[in-house]
Amino acid sequence: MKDLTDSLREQALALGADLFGVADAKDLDGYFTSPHRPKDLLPEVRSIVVVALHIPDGVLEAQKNGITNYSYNVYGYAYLNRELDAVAYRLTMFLEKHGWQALPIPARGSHYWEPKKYYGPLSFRHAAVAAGLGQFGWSGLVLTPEFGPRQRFVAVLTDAPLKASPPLAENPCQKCYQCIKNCPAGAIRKEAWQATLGERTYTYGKIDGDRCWWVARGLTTKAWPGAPFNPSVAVTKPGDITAEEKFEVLWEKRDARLRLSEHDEGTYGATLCGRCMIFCQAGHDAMRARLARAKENEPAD
Ligand code: B12
Ligand code: SF4
Ligand code: SF4
Repeated sequence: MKDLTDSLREQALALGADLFGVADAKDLDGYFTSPHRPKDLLPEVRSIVVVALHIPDGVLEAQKNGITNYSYNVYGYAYLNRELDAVAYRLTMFLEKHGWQALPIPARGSHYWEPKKYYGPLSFRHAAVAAGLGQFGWSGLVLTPEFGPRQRFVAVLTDAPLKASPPLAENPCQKCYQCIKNCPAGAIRKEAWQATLGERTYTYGKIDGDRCWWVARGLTTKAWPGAPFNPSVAVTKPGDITAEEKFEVLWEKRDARLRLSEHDEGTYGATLCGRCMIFCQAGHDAMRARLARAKENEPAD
């Protein structure tokens, strides 16, 4: 007989999820401090359901080739977040119908009351690693064997005692440091950060969030030189960015074309860069292997 975890996986895949895993909530409770632990969000939490959707390779390749970033803005960020939220909502309903509590965490960003800068309510990357879907690349992004860094995640906390997935044995990161070489902000450090989740300790590069945010929100001309979508105004970055300064730079100082085109379903969000994802060697290799496998499996004409 199918158990609840298998039924939930089946549901997730039927809803279009590309990857599905379950983390033991204790693994994240032990690493984070209040209020970023799963138990701060759902006191009775036992399991974290993590789902990923693949970012179409074509949208990343078009951005890499300097053609367009509009497709990444939508199919790599805005629309993909909606789609992830829809899957999380359906899985939440499924768990509720089986008598369990469930709290879906939205796919997008952090919120204004979060005390620590650049901390979401729950770190999906850590949840995805604890759920065995991937491991941290040096860029801090989670790399999976299927897609390298080319996916976004969402999570549902639940008090259901689901079966946790085993950790991924091999790290797909090749330590090629293309992420560092291609970061226009110098945001990815050579200096290591360590995260212990359950029995395992993972190492990846320290990320300077302010530096990344500046590029990702289109405040510099360094992101995609020569591309038609490269911002044409370089704004001077203050030492420490306050909320008031963020408002001022985004709405008063940025390239006027960006300010005019910015709306929730378009350029809003951290999608003007993404070079650490786009140039990641593990992502390229995963794409080539996947396309070759898919062609081999095509029936002959
Ligand atoms: C806040 C946030 C950001 C911030 C901060 C990023 C960060 N590394 O923490 C900014 C705006 C910079 C950002 C950028 C991007 N993001 Co973002 N982001 C998030 C968000 C909302 C929360 C992440 C979080 O809680 N981080 C905080 C803690 C938990 O991270 P940490 O690794 O333990 O701590 C780091 C810092 O504390 C720092 N640090 C600590 N002490 C010190 C001291 C010093 C001196 C320094 C320098 C640093 C430092 O170094 C640690 C290691 O990196 C998540 C969604 C979510 N809810 O998880 C998406 C998420 C991580 N983002 C994502 C993506 C795709 C991106 C971008 C590619 C977007 C883009 N531009 O196109 C870039 C990639 C930048 C990068 N290499 O990490 C995806 C990642 C998917 C994947 N495959 O792994 C997520 C999971 C969203 C999703 N729904 O899938 N993001
Ligand atoms: S998104 Fe761009 S600026 Fe941010 S860390 Fe990646 S390469 Fe650097
Ligand atoms: S670019 Fe290279 S070093 Fe960086 S995360 Fe990808 S595989 Fe690892």
